[in-house]
Amino acid sequence: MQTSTAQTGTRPTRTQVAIIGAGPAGLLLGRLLERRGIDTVILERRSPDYVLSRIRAGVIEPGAVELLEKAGVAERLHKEGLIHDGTELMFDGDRLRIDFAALTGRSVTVYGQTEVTRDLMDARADSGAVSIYEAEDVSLHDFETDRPKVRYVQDGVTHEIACDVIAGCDGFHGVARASLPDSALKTFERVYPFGWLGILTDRPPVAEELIYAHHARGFALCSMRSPTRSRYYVQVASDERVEDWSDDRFWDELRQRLDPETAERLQTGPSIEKSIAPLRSFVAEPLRFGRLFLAGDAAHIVPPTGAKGLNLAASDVGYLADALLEFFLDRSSAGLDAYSARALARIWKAERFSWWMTSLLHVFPETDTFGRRIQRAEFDYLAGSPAAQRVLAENYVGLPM
Ligand code: RFL
Ligand code: PHB
Repeated sequence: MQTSTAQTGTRPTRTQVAIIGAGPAGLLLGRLLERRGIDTVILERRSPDYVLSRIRAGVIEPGAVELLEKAGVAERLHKEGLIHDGTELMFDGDRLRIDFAALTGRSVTVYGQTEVTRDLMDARADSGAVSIYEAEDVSLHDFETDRPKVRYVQDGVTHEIACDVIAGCDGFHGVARASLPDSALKTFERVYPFGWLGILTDRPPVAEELIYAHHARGFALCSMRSPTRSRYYVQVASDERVEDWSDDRFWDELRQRLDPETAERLQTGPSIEKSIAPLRSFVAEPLRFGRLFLAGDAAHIVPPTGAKGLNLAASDVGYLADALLEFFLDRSSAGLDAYSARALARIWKAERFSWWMTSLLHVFPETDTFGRRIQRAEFDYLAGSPAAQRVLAENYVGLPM
């Protein structure tokens, strides 16, 4: 992999858009702007290898694929990505297939976030656009004026970049949202009392499509990265530690949460990655403060059950790139003025869907027998109602941009 850092050549002292964070949101925004001649600098706290080592999303909506095409980085995705026309839901071993293609005419692509990130990093390196990795103590200044600046430290030296606009694409724990005064933001949050323990293994997936399973022992998900690499998750309590989960314990638990036929077919192997992700719903409003704009996980979090996080990051930066192009090329602020409301309208619908999928499929510690019967009734209703299936399918493949 190639990366471009400011350690070679001159360090920039000015750019049009300073982008904080080299996750999918920051890299895609940079690419959409750079292709139209807008100068950007990306500041990333971690190394490229570290960014690429985080195993996260796997399902890409057709709308996000279109944005990656627009960014000129979808060639490998089309070659290696797996087209999924449907997914399977399971409730206490009973199975229901949701046929996206028949219900919506659309499909999703299974292609790892790591690969999307790698494709974007490579394209950026080829273009010569500047990315400064391992930038420490990034700080944002004067974004309430039209002359914002960002500062960062590298090798003990502080550097400053003047810019027209700052894009905060630095994830949930980033510095951009944290730079805003409390009074500037309204936040909405739900923390779920469980997390997902995930395993990556070089074994063929247990089924051709994803399986989302509700079981009395907790939720389980069978996913994949390729025909030879699988990704599995089980719901665990929030205080579980990954050290306490041997591979054998994980496989035993997963098998118990699947129907006997699927459990029998499961090919287990050594884990090549194992981690626990907490589950949270979160939205900060608005997404703009002067010349600072928030996008992706910096502005909102969804529980992964609906496979929406990366896709929302992509739609945010799709809107933001259009608004910035209007600003720089047409000298109009109308798009920037509309950005927050436009993005939030889509974000809240994805928040709703992700919350709903999470509520249906997980075991909530406080849920009584009434609550479980309601979950079962919801599953049975879905099974019997093409209309309900269509609602699920059109949200899963992604609402229109
Ligand atoms: P990221 O990917 O967190 O990138 C932010 C970047 O900012 C850097 N950074 C800083 N840089 C400079 N200075 C600072 N002070 C900084 N602080 C942070 C970080 O190092 C990082 O490189 O946010 P972005 O770009 O908004 O992208 C969001 C997605 O990563 C996220 O929403 C998805 O991974 C969520 N997600 C899924 N989304 C989907 O659309 N489909 C899925 O199937 C899916 N599955 C998942 C998921 C997330 C998961 N976890 C681990 C939370 C499955 C899991 C298990
Ligand atoms: C994944 O493959 O990592 C994955 C797939 C679907 C989800 C969440 C994660 O809903």
